[in-house]
Amino acid sequence: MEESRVTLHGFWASPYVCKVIWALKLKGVPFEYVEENLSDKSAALLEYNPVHKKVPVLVHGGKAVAESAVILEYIEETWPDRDNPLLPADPYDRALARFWIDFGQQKRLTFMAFFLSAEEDKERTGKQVLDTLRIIQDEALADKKFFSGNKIGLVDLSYGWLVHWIECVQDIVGLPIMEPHSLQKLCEWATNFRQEPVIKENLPDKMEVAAHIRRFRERFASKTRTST
Ligand SMILES: N[C@@H](CCC(=O)N[C@@H](CS)C(=O)NCC(=O)O)C(=O)O
Repeated sequence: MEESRVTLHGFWASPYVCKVIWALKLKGVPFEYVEENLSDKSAALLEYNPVHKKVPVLVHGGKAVAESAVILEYIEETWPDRDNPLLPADPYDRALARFWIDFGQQKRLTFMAFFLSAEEDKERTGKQVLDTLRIIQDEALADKKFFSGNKIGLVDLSYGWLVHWIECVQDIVGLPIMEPHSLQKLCEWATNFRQEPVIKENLPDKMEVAAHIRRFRERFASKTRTST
């Protein structure tokens, strides 16, 4: 096994996978990409991630790292690249960055509840999403261009699903939330983020993401109907 060989097992529509691709590209780390069929996972994926059996999995010199947040930290530590650090140098600022990455992960179910909400629940779950996004905007982003300042960092990559994915979700659920009139700074951040060449060149097609998300939601709804 070549010591430095890097392989990423992923799935094209996954925001967890995209953030790893963005980090590797921002660092200029060459890698091989293996697209997984999530309904028929490869033996390699099951061997590399026997606990969660999910993508992304990064394999570096034959050793596997799973969980996107862990992978991003691994990338930063393995290729610290002074020109393009993805975490701040100051330990306190690093702690703050990790706090906001963790906050987004803790709120995952809030966003999932909105995404999967039935018609009668969408206002309630949508309000919870709006309140969460306001906290992210006011406390984490504040007046900065990116979460980490003038350059994209790990916090920006972690919230990258606010570009595309949340827009598709709110269209499908039928309740706009991330809108310039309610979340102006966060919308400006999304525009800046999307315009960065590495992000722009490595975003999946929005219409295809929307179609994928719609199918996922319909499958969930029909499973719920048959189990009740
Ligand atoms: N906590 C994980 C979540 C990854 C995840 O949910 N991956 C999905 C694709 S978006 C997956 O592999 N799903 C396959 C399955 O659940 O069987 C991370 O951050 O990496």
